[in-house]
Amino acid sequence: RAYEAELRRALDKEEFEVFYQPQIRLADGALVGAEALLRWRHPEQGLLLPGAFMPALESGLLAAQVGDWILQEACAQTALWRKNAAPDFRIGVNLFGAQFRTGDLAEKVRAVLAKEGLAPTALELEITENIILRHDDVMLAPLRELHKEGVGITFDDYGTGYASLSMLKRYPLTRLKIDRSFIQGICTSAEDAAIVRAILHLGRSFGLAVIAEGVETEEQCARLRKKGCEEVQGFFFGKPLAASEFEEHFITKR
Ligand code: G
Ligand code: G
Ligand code: NA
Ligand code: MN
Repeated sequence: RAYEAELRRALDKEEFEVFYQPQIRLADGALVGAEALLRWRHPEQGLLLPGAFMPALESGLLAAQVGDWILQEACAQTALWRKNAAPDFRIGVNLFGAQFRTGDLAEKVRAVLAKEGLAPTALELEITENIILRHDDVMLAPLRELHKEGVGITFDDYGTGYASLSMLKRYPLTRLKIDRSFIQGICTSAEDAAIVRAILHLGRSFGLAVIAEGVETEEQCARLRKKGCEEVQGFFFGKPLAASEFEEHFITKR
């Protein structure tokens, strides 16, 4: 398990870093928040994307610790930005399945919010169907508690799984995030356009907000606005950036 040892070292030596990708309200183009995305500043290999190390991280014992670190780091940054310039800024944090296995996720989230003086509504936890499929038995209770207290729950990569519909009924949710594979074809494929329309309709019926990810063109934006999608995220507005760069482009220049 050489790689596991290297991941352990990366966590200890603070080689992991949180990047931030802007999330925009379509109605007026305002910044509403960001998604926190993990990066690894590898001493020899440079900046690594999750694709390079996420499988190893998730199959090992370290995912829960790294996930807790990301939550703490992203919330601390968010508290600063809210204090200084963006009082309503919201942060989306992706959870690992392993974080539900330790049995104290709700307590940990509450502790981080209290430490940073953050309102529960400043945080949205992003979950995927893949995580639910493997950890369903331990996810509902902490998510229900946190949701009741005001923490947002986003269903990420929505529409790509097999059981997305029944999970709408069972899980406490705030927002659906339309997977980027459907956004890619929204202007060119009648099927993708129909799927996006259906997800927006589902959102409305269930009283959930909807955000589209992977928005890369003005045309996709216009289409989403016309269909009534509230928020967007994607390279058209900004790629994931280091905190200092994100701050320069999206916080201080507002
Ligand atoms: O950052 P990038 O767009 O390359 O992310 C690729 C994938 O890695 C994303 O789909 C996301 O699910 C996962 N990922 C990125 N950052 C995090 C994180 O902080 N926590 C978890 N659990 N997954 C992440
Ligand atoms: O769903 P998940 O959390 O895995 O998605 C985050 C990933 O999507 C990150 O790896 C990010 O770099 C990537 N991403 C964000 N915006 C865009 C985009 O506009 N186009 C593409 N192709 N990927 C994007
Ligand atoms: Na996500
Ligand atoms: Mn996604």
